Amino acid sequence: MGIPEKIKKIEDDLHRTQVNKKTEHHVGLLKAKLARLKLELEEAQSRKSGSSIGYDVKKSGDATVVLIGLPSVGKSTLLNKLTNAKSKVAAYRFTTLEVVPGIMEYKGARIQILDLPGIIEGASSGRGLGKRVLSVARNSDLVLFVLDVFQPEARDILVKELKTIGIRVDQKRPNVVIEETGSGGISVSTQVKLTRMSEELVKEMLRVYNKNSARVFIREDIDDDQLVDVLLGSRVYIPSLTVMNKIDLVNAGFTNELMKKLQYKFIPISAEGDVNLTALREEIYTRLNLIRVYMRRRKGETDYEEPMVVRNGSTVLEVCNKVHRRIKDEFRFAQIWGRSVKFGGQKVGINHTLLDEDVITLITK
Ligand SMILES: Nc1nc2c(ncn2[C@@H]2O[C@H](COP(=O)(O)OP(=O)(O)OP(=O)(O)O)[C@@H](O)[C@H]2O)c(=O)[nH]1
Ligand SMILES: [Mg+2]
Repeated sequence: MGIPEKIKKIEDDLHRTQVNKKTEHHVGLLKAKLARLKLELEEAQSRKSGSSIGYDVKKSGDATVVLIGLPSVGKSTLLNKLTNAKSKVAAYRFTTLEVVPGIMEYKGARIQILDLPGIIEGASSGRGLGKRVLSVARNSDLVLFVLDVFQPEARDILVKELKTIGIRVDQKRPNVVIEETGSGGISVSTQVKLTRMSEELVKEMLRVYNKNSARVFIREDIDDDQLVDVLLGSRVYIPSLTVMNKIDLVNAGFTNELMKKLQYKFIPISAEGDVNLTALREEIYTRLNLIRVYMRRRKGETDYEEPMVVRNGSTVLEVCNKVHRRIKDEFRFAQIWGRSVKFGGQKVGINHTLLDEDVITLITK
């Protein structure tokens, strides 16, 4: 039996099986096997075609946002409004066939926004422009779902398509560590009680991935899908934001009803009519969780014009890396003025965590 037939067999079995406490073990194992087979199939396919999937998109700016939506929802119109880009806009589906980048400048940050071709259901398994498009999202810092006010249900489809290619939206990486050991079998230590899978299932799922000797540390009440994600190791976890476009076509009552009815939060906008785009810019910036750090030359002026923009939680090291690749080798200490220190001009090491609007002087050898 070839890999596709094996996949089909397991999928059929999964469809037939009702999920409950009694079948939990069986289902978990099937999922582990299925994910492994799909990975093998993918590897075989990419070996055969010899090409790497995905468009070549040069990352630039301080962070990258991708626009994900069905065809004709207004992604390109939105890109053109938020950035300096000129992506083609038209009233037919699949107007955009390439990845079109633009830069949005906001609060001193340069945020790259990528306009992608429209996604349709089944894209992740090759429909439409499919996988190549979706894979661009893997390297982004934020997914911006663009919906049409008359198709709010599209969000579920988009989330599902991203999930299929290994992108988890608005989820945290499961708090599980697997340390492979040369011998000694599998030991599982849990910090919380597992309510959705047994330790025995954890062990058997590891064996599906040929991890026969390992120490597993589980620090949250994970389910089988999360363990599969950890075992595959190639999942990315990206936050998202949702906009409901074309609200110029409906009245306020319609939008309010949607807000009450839908499970997710969204920002109502009209890309064409310029409605709420300022609020959207601010939300994008906030969601990216960036901070600004101002450079002060030694005994000199502070450059408030062009801040260094880094992720919240960054240390002096990240700033060094942004200034120049080699500067960390010559680094002696930094002086900081701002909220991350007790007094102005305090000396700190390379691992000091910075806060928004800190002023920094790098002292090198
Ligand atoms: N009424 C209204 N129409 C809009 C709005 N934004 C975009 N449109 C129209 O919707 C159509 C599709 O817009 P595009 O920006 O090309 O949509 P897209 O999502 O990039 O489409 P694809 O590239 O084909 O996936 C065009 O006719 C736009 O003029 C809006 O806010 N309101
Ligand atoms: Mg487009």
